[in-house]
Amino acid sequence: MAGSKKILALCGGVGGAKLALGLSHILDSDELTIVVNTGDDFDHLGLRICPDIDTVTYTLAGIVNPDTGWGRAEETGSFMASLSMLGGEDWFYLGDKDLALHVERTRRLGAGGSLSQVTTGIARALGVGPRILPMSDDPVATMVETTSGTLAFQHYFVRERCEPPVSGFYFDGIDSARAHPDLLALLADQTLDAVIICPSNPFVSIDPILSLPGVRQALSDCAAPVIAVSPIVGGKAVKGPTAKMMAELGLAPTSVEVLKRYQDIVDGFVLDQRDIDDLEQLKTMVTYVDVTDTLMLTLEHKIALARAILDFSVSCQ
Ligand code: FO1
Repeated sequence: MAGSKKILALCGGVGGAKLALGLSHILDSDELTIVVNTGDDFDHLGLRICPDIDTVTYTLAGIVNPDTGWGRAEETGSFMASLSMLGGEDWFYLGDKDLALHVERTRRLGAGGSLSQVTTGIARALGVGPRILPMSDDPVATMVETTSGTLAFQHYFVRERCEPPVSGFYFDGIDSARAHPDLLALLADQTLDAVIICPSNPFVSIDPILSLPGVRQALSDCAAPVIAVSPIVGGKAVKGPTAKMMAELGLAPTSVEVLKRYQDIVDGFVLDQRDIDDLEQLKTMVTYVDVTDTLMLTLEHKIALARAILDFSVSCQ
């Protein structure tokens, strides 16, 4: 692409990280900022765990576990095996290499570092170029309302394997949390070229970011085109519980329902070619629509999708 760019991506974990990786292969490091959901973060075994930040960091560092999309490649499980033997809490898997990151982050936070400073330090140590920015330095906890009661996000997602039917979500701490000032500054920056809402779960990955005070308004006032990429492919979610959640909330698992959540803030929408039947309806909802292959099975796919979105964003001006 000619000239220097300024691109902001909003994302959650695995799906968003894949697109962020594609973008990082096209853009220079200083052209890309990735704002990451922190509603999944929690305290566990005395450690501060930030799954989505770590998924994005490991993916961009080229050391993510390719089978799960989270955690580290070539991981070992001595800590977990020993913990299980002692009768400890072993429902949330922490590999040995991954554990070192949680220990070091917890130490740095305890020494007074903000989450964004600590995240930048760890990303730099792992050789990641683009800026990975937590949505906020203040704690926000995604809570899942289910037919078996309200569950903290990781209890719902990992311990209960997303089984209890969901009826709603809320974000503990959101009203007093401040969006990271650099996120608000970027959204107000007249030289910003595009905002990309990655194909992440709209309820538990993107909504926490949009629910921070001032963010939705800043997106709707933003001079740059805001493009959302549908996480639905062929009426299903590529990974994770998005489609299951939609069904339980009484919503059809379609790109149309995804766009309804973003309609007030986006200029453009990218849907998968397998959902072409939704195209006409989508065109009545948003000014610009692009149809492409959004399945990111290989690095080449990730780069191709990133390029398609960047090209599309230019035509959304
Ligand atoms: N996901 C699981 O399904 N099971 C796990 O035991 C698990 C552990 C884990 C540890 C560190 C980490 O960074 C992520 C981990 N995840 C695990 C993934 C994580 O729960 C989800 O990917 C996100 O929170 C949803 O975006």
